[in-house]
Amino acid sequence: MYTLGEFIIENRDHFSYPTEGLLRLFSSIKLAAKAINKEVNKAGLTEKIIGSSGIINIQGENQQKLDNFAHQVFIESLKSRNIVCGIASEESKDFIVVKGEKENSFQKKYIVLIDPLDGSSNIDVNVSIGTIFSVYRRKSSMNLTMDDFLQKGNKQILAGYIIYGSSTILVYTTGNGVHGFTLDPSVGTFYLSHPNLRYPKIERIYSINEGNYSRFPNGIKKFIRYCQEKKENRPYTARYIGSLVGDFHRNMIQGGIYIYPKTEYSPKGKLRLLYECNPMAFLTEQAGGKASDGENRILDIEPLNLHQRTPFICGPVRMVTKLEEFINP
Ligand code: AHM
Ligand code: MG
Repeated sequence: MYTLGEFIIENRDHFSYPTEGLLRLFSSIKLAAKAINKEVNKAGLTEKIIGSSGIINIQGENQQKLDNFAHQVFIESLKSRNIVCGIASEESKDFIVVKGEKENSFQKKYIVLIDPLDGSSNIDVNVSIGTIFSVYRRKSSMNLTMDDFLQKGNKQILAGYIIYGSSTILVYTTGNGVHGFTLDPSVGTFYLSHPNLRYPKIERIYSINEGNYSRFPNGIKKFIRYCQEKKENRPYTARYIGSLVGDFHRNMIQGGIYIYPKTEYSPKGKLRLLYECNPMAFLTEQAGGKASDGENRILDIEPLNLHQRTPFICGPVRMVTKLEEFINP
């Protein structure tokens, strides 16, 4: 029974930066995850947790109370370890500079981007939700600038998610495979449960919000019909939770493609490049899959602003390549 901490120490060569820094970063992520997990588990019991906070966030969406709680918990936890110099969150308009006397010292060298609670429309109905995180090295040597945050996904040094589902699982990559750890709530420890996660050879599932079918571009419509065709190993099974973390986790384990394309109403797609797509794309590639916006590799897209959206497709290489052929015949 390996704990997350033990696994990192034993595999210190997976990380090109000092293990101590990674351990401290993880200890703040673990702490925040446990605090959020505790609240998620009693969400039905009190009005303090479920429902809207009454705030419209930077995404123009109705912020849930738990979104706000998760955002605050992550910020406080990441600030306290003296290792992170800046944080950007899907819930906050601007990036946050972590103040302190060591602000510009060598010690505070990491930039963290988070979606504190993804899939928040599922909170009130007891369906899986998640946290997504992404870590870069700072570029600036003195004061933080927007360039520290607008780095391409291929510069990520760590990315992962926590899924609050039938159990709570933390999954991460540092560029040496994808590893998953399940929380044992009785002792409050994450244990290695899913080493070396990889997409299976079998292609089984397609995940897309088909209710938007009439608003999809033709290539996407044709691909959906292809998935439903009785031929070769098809039809595929349709599965869609509406929680990126949950849909991604299932597809990586069972073999499936996740698609959030541009639509008539969201011409740039819905998902955010920095908080959602880049970390999931890093994990996808490390699990042997492919992540694309339909034409370009997600990890090579140049970010122009913090809350940029992009169409997002990820899954087994053959399925994603097939969809790209339908988009660009
Ligand atoms: P959120 O960050 O506001 O929670 O939105 C992101 C979520 C993803 O988890 C999910 O895949 C997608 O939005 C679902 O959107 P839709 O309801 O349009 O299908
Ligand atoms: Mg989100």
